[in-house]
Amino acid sequence: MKNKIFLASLLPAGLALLSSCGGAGQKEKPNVVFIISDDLGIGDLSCYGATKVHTPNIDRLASQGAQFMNTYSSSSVSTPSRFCLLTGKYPWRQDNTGIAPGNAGMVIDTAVYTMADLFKECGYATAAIGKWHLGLGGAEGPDWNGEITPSPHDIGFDHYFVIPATVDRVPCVYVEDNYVVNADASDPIYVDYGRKVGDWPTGKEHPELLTLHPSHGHDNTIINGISRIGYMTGGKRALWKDEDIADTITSKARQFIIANKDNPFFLYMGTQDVHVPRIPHPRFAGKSGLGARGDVILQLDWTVGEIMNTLDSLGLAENTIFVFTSDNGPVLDDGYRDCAVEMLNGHTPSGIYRGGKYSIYEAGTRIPFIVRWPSGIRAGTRQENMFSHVDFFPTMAAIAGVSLPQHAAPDGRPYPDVLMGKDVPGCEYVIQQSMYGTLAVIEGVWKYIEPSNAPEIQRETNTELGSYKGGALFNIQDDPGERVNLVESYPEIARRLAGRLAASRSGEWRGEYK
Ligand code: NG6
Ligand code: CA
Repeated sequence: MKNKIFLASLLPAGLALLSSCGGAGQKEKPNVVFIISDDLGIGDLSCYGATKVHTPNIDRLASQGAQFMNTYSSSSVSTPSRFCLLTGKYPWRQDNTGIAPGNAGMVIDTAVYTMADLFKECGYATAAIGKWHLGLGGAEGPDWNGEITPSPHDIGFDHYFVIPATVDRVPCVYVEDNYVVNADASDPIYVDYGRKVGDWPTGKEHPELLTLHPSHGHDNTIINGISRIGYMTGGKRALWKDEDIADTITSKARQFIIANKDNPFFLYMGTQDVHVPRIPHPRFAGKSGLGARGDVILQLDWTVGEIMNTLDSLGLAENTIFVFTSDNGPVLDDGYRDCAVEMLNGHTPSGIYRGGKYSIYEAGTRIPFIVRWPSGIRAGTRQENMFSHVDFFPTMAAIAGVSLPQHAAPDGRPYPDVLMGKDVPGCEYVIQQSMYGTLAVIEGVWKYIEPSNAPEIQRETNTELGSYKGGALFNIQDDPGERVNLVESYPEIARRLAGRLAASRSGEWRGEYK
């Protein structure tokens, strides 16, 4: 049994009126829609300065709420980033938080008190729709042909309809409320990440069968003409259609909102866009002029617009906290020959920042973050103060007027005024992690990257990772592109920040609220 939450008197004045769990009636509790896109860079949206691609719906969301300019995810890849968001715990505190294969067991222990648990205890209907990538089932992985348990149901989600891992990983099936959708007992599903199972062709053996070719990796079982990571066989009837994924998850999200229009709800929605393989629906194909990557940005923008329209049509927009963000930074060639590099046409997915997905440089974790809440946030706000995904869950608890159980969200701290777009000091420091486990800490204008023996460049994706054998120190206000390493010029600052990382690692120092 998870700990109960307790009423708190921590609420800043002004927020109390908006508080929900702590007293307001069911009707006044704000709904929460949290859309996390995949591999979308801070330079990929027109509201963040993109000029070669246009995202009118997301721009409108931003103009009606607060657009955050200095917000970070905790990792430059998906599984650890999502883990941190839902648990408020840095992923490097737990060793199973690397990029999860499609047959991984649940990454979040069911005993952990998650953000979904918080909303559930506050009387919300809760759902996870779309990309999951946090494992399913026990340690041995899910039983694709039976009941899948434990599952998101056991960490606070009443309902879920998910892509188990990523769209480039098998099994290419949806799982809904503990069962594979359209499962067929006469055609059982087998999945293996070590060796081939069954006789479905692989991209390596039969490149002539491919409609989209890999550039690196991604040469295992072919599903819908695209070879994936991992091997699978069976479940033919259950296979998703790549072109329809955006429509399918959008429709599932809409159904959830409509079914819960009269009670508070928390919708956690992970889009597969803009992760590889990038397969736009025909109505978006070729429309961006930037190739498939640009087309799926348009598709993503459509998805956000559909959710906005759904809220509008039900009269729910006013009292819904609508968050849009990304799990990590952008990448162009992430393993398929989809011409993302060739058709870039001057577009800059990383904006002015260095690196991208996988790296510890800014573009790896500095992500778009937009919050719209007409009843609580002034339209057209720009939040320049620092914020981080790790703080989102405790911040929502503060807005709900509750204090968390003792061990919940050990690394996050509540910043309700920052989330509301107010000009108050942002979080004191944030820690990020690269795919290679290198940590960095940002405090004020300073960013310290710990020493690392990881490669300097990930060759396949052509990403600068930000690895320095002697560590690095940047003044990211004067030098947001992280060009001038000041580690030797300001050794005392580097030492202080290294000490802060070490203390955080050992659990001794977690900021002023702990
Ligand atoms: C990498 C994959 C990449 C992507 C990534 C996870 C290869 C060669 N590359 O290992 O394509 O799937 O994992 O992306 O297999 S994430 O956004 O879900 O973290
Ligand atoms: Ca991602």
